[in-house]
Amino acid sequence: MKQSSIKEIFSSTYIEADLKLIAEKVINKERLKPEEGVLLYEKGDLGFLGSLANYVKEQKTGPYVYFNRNFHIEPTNICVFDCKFCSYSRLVKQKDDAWALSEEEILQLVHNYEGKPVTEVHIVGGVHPKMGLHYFAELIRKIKIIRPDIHVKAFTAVELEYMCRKAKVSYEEGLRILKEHGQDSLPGGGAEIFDEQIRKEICEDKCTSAQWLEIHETAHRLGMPSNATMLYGHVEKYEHRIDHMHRLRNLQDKTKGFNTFIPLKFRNQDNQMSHIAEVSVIEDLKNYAVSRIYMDNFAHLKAYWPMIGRNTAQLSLNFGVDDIDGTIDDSTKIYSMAGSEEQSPKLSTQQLVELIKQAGRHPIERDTVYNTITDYMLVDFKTEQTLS
Ligand code: V47
Ligand code: SF4
Repeated sequence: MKQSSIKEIFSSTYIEADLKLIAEKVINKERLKPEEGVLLYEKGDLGFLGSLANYVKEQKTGPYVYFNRNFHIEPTNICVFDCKFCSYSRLVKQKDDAWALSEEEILQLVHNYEGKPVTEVHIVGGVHPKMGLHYFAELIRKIKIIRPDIHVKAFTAVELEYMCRKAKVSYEEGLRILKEHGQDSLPGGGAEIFDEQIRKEICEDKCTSAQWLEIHETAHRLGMPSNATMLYGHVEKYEHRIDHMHRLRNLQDKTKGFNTFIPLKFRNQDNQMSHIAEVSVIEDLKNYAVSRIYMDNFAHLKAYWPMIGRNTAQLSLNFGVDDIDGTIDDSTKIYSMAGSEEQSPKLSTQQLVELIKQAGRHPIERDTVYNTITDYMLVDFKTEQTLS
């Protein structure tokens, strides 16, 4: 949309003056202040936020919506930490649904994907007291022997903080070892909400916000990109979400190492925060929109469909989202155990492509760092031919 017509939309008399000023700033590519971010949440209605977020998205990535072909390895759900929102972790020998895969079992999972066109393996799990830095470094080396071409996106800052502490190495040394063994990037988990008071309420015993940010900064310095998540819709307030995004925006200014911002909706099944009601789909869409508008230096915004559900993920494509993660099969349990409607998350490439096209967007299969692998506007599924 041309700047003049978008300006006309946002100068409508039905929009309050302070929101008009924010829209004007966004169109002029001026950075929003934290209080303006909070105001968007408090006063912006869904139509206004969607239009503005859409405008920002299209300025950044045009009509494209990205996905990748990946699979997940969750080595264990045994965890030394006790996050109140977690439905997935088990204490050592706590319940019969605790698992810890052997190295052989993990490598077998990699073998299972031989010949399949996956480009990424995402390794994340509980923080097991006995699976340490050197064990995981060797594991990654062995994965790369089986699949030299695969991108290994592994270990949240929470897992890395524990591994480095146990191995008595600095974050830099630990990450260097993992990189030398084949780890390519970091996923965005473990960030939750950076506000120290909220963090104390929901995940007191794991890595601090400062440690999370330091680990990602170190990874970026070593040439390992990463993602960043935000767990929302529990006890936090809008100002905490904006504070979280603000800290990430500041680090991104410094390192430019983040690929994607991924808001994660709190799901309330079977965890210590089950008494907290989940937020509405309207709130999910508002949150995507405000994230897109506020995080001006993040190239991409991801809706993780196995968690949010495919229908909301599809809607989010008109609220600033340009990425819906991957065509994973049911190799992740984090969300099904927390109550996601996607109990066995599986979408074929064709289904994912259709979902994106139905939203009026242009589907692109990407690699982890957003290089185009296939332009699906050019693929005819009936003949499996690429149109030229
Ligand atoms: O850090 C745990 C979240 C995260 C619940 O980088 C919950 O591409 C909602 O970070 N309700 C781990 N969320 C998963 C993660 C991730 C997922 C997909 C892609 C990427 C990426 C990263 O899962 C945890 C925590 O914030 N989580 N329990 C719950 N009940
Ligand atoms: Fe452990 Fe991660 Fe669950 Fe926290 S969210 S208890 S660190 S598995």
